[in-house]
Amino acid sequence: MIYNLDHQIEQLKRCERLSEAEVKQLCARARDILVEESNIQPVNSPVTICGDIHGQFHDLMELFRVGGICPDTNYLFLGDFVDRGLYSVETFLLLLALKVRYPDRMTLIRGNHESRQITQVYGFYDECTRKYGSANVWRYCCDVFDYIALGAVVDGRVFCVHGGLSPTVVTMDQIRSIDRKQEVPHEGAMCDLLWSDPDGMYSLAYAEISGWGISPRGAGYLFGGDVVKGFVHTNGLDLIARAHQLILEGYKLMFDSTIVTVWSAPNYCYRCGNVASILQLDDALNQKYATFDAAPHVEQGTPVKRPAPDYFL
Ligand SMILES: [Mn+2]
Repeated sequence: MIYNLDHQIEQLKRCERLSEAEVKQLCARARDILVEESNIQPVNSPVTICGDIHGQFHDLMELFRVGGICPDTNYLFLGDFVDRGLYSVETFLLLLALKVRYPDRMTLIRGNHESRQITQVYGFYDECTRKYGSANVWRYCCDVFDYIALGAVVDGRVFCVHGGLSPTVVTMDQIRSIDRKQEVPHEGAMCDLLWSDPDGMYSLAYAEISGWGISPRGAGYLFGGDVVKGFVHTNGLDLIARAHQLILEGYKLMFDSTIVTVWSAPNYCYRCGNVASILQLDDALNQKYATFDAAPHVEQGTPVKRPAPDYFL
């Protein structure tokens, strides 16, 4: 079994496809592991935290070159593994295979793109049907999405989530009591955790922004510095680490460094020109940000025509 899995991991690292039967088996095994995890999965330091990947397989390999390979490095990925890029299948299945092989060295949490509805619009569904001739692989993967944790907490001090906070969530225990095993709902706490953003991300005056605002994404909320500091204080945290928004410099600390956005898809959509970063937390939770550029080389192909690139989804 492990021999097979190691073989599949090597195959996936070469960006070679697994058979449909292998995907079905891998997804079933992943589900058995993920179902046992908490909504907020506890993780020990040291750990390397990574933001959106969005199917940019060769850049994920670049990330592993910079950050070290799993299991030598303990990884936590903040979601949005799929859509936009050209290799969502290989990207997600490699991360999933590493999860199954090294469950305690690879933590995956769910992004807003790990959803049936979103993947039918932004590329993953089309990629699966193009590469496999049917929607079966897409269906197996979506069934796994429903089991992925909503967050993680490193040493009880660093709360990790894809999007952000929710006006209906004051304590982490409230998140722990959500029934997460479902498609991402259109509203409510689970939706907000995957969709919300800190307010003023692209404004110079963000330090003054407070409270809750309407999100231009049409899902989740915008939240201000007082909300972040309140949540951090109430839950005994040092930091919130999240992803979900393109940062040209790879990462961005806000609100007196109580929240950081980590973005790990360099040259997003093969054309944004941004660098990517990963957050390396040592065993004292000291933060080190390693930045990297898009993988040099490879025919990454012409991006498939998709809905207009808003920088948000
Ligand atoms: Mn996102």
